[in-house]
Amino acid sequence: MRIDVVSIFPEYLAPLDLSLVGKARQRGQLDVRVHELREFTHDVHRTVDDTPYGGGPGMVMKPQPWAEALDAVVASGDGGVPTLVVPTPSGRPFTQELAQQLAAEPWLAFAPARYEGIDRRVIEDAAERMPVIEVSIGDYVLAGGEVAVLVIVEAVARLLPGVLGNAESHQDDSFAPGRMADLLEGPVYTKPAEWRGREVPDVLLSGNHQKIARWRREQAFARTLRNRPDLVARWRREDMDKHDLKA
Ligand code: 6GU
Repeated sequence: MRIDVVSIFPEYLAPLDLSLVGKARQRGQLDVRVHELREFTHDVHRTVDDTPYGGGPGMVMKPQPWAEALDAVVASGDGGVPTLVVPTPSGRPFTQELAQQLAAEPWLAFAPARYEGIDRRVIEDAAERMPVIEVSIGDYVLAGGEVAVLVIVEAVARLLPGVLGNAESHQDDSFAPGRMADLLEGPVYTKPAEWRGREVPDVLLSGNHQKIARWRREQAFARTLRNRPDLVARWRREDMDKHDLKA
């Protein structure tokens, strides 16, 4: 997969060199290219923002640098176009399902904004040439979209074939669609069996895999009831029966 990111703070994307995403890049599974928006300005001050029409607080990102940056990204491809992801608190919610959809794309471009956002015409103009999706990572406001890019890229990258060591390790993630949908993962333990007077639950040492599976489901249900009652509201009777559990 290829990923382009255009930002006025390319340094903010430095974590993409690290850990899972960094390793995927080293292995050639991910081609990440970060571009500096100011390179696409033409004035001495390298201006990327201006005051909003209609008044109001803050500044709006000017259309010209964004348009030229996105044109350059498209021109650097092999004739195809990327899916443009625009992080914004007014976007549609980023979910595991959306991460899976994005992971199926060959090429993503990200346009994280600072200030009050990007001139609307940039999004409309881009949408005439490529798929555009505006995405929010949660109900809070960040100072800019760069951190949202890090979140989205990490969630997508770990779904790419061969990126996670164990191909099955995201099968029962919290929120993964399918068998364990709408259920949070329960607690996990490692050695030692006793630590600061606290013991690992006996059942996990029992070697009885059926009992262990059932205990884990119960823990997952209890945790979901406590932390995410909104998910419980989506539980279906058939799934409860399948898991042999009672709400
Ligand atoms: Cl994608 N961007 C910004 N600036 N704030 C956010 C967000 C995105 N998602 C939630 N808050």
